[in-house]
Amino acid sequence: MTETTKILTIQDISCYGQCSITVALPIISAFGIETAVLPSAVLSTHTSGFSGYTFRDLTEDLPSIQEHWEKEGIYFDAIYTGYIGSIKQLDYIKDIVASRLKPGGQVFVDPAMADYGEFYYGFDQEFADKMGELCKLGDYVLPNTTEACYLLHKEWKPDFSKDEMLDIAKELSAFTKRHVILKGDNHKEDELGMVVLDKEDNSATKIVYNDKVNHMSHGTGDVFASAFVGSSMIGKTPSVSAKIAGEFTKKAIEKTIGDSTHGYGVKFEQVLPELPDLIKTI
Ligand code: PXL
Repeated sequence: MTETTKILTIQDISCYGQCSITVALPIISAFGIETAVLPSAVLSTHTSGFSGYTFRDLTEDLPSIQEHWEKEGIYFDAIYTGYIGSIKQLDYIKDIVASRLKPGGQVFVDPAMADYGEFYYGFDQEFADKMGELCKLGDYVLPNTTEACYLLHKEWKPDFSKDEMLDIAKELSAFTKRHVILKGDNHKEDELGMVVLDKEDNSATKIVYNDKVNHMSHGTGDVFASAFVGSSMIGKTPSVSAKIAGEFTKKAIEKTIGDSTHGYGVKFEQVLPELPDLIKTI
């Protein structure tokens, strides 16, 4: 990272609910990295756990924003994509990556579209197949097991074994330029694992574990991906970045447990002050 490192994140603004851009912007900024945003849609809340939310699709704003950035000569060292508002946006995003990423820049794709064996509202297999094409532009793809199964047309189950997780990560490496970070290795009682696979060096494949917290929260994938992107961009290896991001997310969930009024995202703000220590000690 240099003092001029700039990241663009493309995902929705959920006005309330602690996910997507409202999570990515503060977390990546806390790593000291300038973060620009391209909102894919504006929603009153995230879709899981709420009903009757508003949804303004910004698909047709993307080309004109790109055009303006072209005129201004604006480029990014990394592009990180999350929740995308429409299939058509996936094509626009491919153009944005092709035109706005600096040579040698990194692409992080979180195919945020499903969890716990089901698509989020509004997504389907056609979207997943198209998302697979975007994943192929990613230097890193960061799916949970549900998203991985939709990308691979595989049956999901809540408890893949360690070997099954490794096989899925290997199959997913066809969907990435380089790294697969597959979240949700659940087979250990007290620890949650993720497979960190480098397709150029299979011998470097690792399973990184963090203590498990038995609590379901929304937006934890976005907290994890944002901390992973920040760690990677300050020069940490994929497995160290996965450990830092896993630890950060776990702490944010722990801060949220016990607050019965907080059934949406996680209180990641309270963990931001601990980030410098996490970065130093892991
Ligand atoms: O955290 C994933 C996410 C992001 N954005 C929106 C969502 C969700 C998950 O439900 O609904 C709008």
